Amino acid sequence: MSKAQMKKPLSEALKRYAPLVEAWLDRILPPEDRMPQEIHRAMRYSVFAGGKRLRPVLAIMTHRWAGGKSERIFPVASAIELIHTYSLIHDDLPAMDDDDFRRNKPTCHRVFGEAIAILAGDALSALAFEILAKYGNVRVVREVAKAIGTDGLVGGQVLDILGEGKPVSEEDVRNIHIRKTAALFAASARVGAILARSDRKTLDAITRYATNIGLAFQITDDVLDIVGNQEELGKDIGSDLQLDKATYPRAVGLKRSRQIARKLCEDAKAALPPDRDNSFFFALADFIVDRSY
Ligand code: GRG
Repeated sequence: MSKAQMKKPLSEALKRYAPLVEAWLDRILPPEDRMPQEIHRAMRYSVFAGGKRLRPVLAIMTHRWAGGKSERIFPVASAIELIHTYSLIHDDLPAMDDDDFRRNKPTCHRVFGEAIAILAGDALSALAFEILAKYGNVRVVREVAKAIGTDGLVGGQVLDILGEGKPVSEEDVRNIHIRKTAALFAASARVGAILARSDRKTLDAITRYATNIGLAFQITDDVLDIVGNQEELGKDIGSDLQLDKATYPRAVGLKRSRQIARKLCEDAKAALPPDRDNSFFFALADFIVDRSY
C-alpha cells in the first residue's frame, strides 16, 4: 500500500468529523458581540485559528470504534479542543514559552494583550467543563480534569520550565512529555471509550495506544522545532534551542529521537486488539511520526 493510501482513513475521518467539531465549537462559544466582547473575540480568535482537530477526532473515532453511537460525543470532543486551545494560549505567554506565532497567526497575547489572553484561556477551561458536565458524565469530567492537573498538562509544564538550561536524561524528557502532551491524547481516547461503555480491557488498550502516539507526537514536535519549516508548522521554530528546553533531541540526538518516535508508534499499533478495524488508528500513528506540520 502507498503512503497516501495508508493515510486515507485519517484524512477521511478528518474530512467527515472536523466540520462537525467546528460547528459544535461555534455553537458552544459565546458570540463575539456578547459582552464583554473583547474576551469572546479572543476565545474565538484562538479556537478558529486553524488547528488540525486531532484530539476531538480521536475522541469521536474511539467512540465509534468501541461501538458507541451517542451524539453526545460531538460536544464532549469539542470541549477537549477548547482545553487544547487553552493550553496553547497559556503555553505561548511571555511567562511560558513567549511565542509570537501559532497556527500561522500572531499569538493570542500579541493581539489582545497578556491579561485578556490569560483570561481567554481560563474562560475556555470553564466553558469546556460546563460542556463536559452537560453532555458527558462524572467520569468524563474526572478524566479531563486529571489530564490537565499536576499529573498532566500543568505538571508537565512545571517540569518543562524547571528543566530549562539543565542537563537532561531520556527519562526526564519522557516524564515531561507524557504529562505535557500524551495525557490529553490519552484522555481524548478514553473519553470516547467511556461514553461507549467500554470494558476495562478495551479501555486499557486504547490508553496504551493513545499514550504512545501522544509521546511520539511531542518527540516529533521536538524534532520539527529543529528541522521543520516555520510556515508549514505555523509557529516559531528554534524556540526550544533558544530556551535550552529539555527535549528528546537534546537528550538523545536527532536520529535516535526519530527512531524512538517510530518505535512508539509501532508499539501503539500493537496495543490494539487485532480483531477490530484499526485502520484510522494506524493511519494516525503513521501521520504523527511522518508529519511536517
Ligand atoms: C492547564 C491546559 C493547561 C495549560 C497550562 C501551558 C501548559 C500548562 C501546558 C502546555 C501544554 C502544551 C501546549 C503542550 C504542547 C502540545 C503540542 C505539541 C501542541 C500542538 O498540537 P497540534 O499540532 O496543534 O495538534 P494544532 O494547532 O493543530 O491544534
